[in-house]
Amino acid sequence: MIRPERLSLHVVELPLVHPFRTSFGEERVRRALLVALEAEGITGWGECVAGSGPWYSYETVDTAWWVIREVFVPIIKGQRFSHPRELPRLLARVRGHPMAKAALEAALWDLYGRLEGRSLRELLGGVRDEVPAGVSIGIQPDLSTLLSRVQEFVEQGYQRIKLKVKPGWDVEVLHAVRERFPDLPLSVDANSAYTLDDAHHLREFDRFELMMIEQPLWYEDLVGHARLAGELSTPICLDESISSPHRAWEALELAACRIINVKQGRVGGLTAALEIHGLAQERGVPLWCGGMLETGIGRALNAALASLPGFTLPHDISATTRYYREDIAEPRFELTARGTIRVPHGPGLGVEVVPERLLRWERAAWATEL
Ligand code: NPQ
Ligand code: MG
Repeated sequence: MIRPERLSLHVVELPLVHPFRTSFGEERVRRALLVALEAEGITGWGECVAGSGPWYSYETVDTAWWVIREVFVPIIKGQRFSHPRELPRLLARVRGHPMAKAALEAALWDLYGRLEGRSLRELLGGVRDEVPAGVSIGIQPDLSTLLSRVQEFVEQGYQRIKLKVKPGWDVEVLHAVRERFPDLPLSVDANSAYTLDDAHHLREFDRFELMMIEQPLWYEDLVGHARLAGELSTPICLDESISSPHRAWEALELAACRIINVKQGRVGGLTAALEIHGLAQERGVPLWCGGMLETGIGRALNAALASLPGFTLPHDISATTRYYREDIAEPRFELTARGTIRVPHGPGLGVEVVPERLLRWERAAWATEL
């Protein structure tokens, strides 16, 4: 039985090694919300994947801060849990806010694992000691900069390169990258930058032997993706559209995608991610774990999730140094000689927050007894 005694929220700002540009904007620092739950002198950590503004999703660091403090805290006050999967049931009457729910659930999983002396990988049913690492490359100022960035990551040994695309930064770019790297496992992510009217244009992507095209259309539009899938030979992967296990079921029923990018934050938590894993396993649909520029806390959780049997494609889980010079957690994640990331095996997340670093990068904090 876990009886969380205290909750704290921490907003951190970590400078990125390189600016990260997508079809929806550019980030130079990662502002992130961390949740800590304490019991019996042990602390469990969860990272909220929401961004500083409502661009990737409607949730932000500030909406998550507000809903955890004003809505979730009163609901969990005095509660006991025999397992972290009991939390989503308690929060089910709160509509929306999946990333905030996921962050609280993550802290409870970590606390549970640490109290039980079991790793998150073990608790989730992971079957791998290491997972294949891919890297996501943002939109660059010009083509020669992109080509040298691809070269750099290929030399480091990443198993798949994902390029961010948008109208005006796509076919020409893909042509240049394919010419220089004919056998490279390559994919693209549009973050909803196209419409069905672009179907003819998107068919040109079929020439480049891409592993997948990720989220080409509007996040609400499952039917549009199903129609587009009929026009393309490149598999469609959905990211933003898969906002819950129910949405995953709808997407699979409609044949809107052949691959799913799972982010536990976007789908409402680890319990929801496990449910999607079950649906995908039944249908033989491959999964991979997406990335949200996580600190070591979220990165450790992603590695544990990616160790499940249905996660078979290279992930957006890269070495810590691809994003940050200094992380708030130790140890850092490094790329192995095999192009993989090791799944931590210590209790809970298997990484530790370094108190001095948390203080150095912290911009706001709040705490309450539960
Ligand atoms: C994606 N991630 O797969 C996301 C997009 C993304 C690694 O490509 C702050 C908050 C910054 C959310 C940067 C990758 C973000 C963010 C990128 C989401 O679509
Ligand atoms: Mg994506």
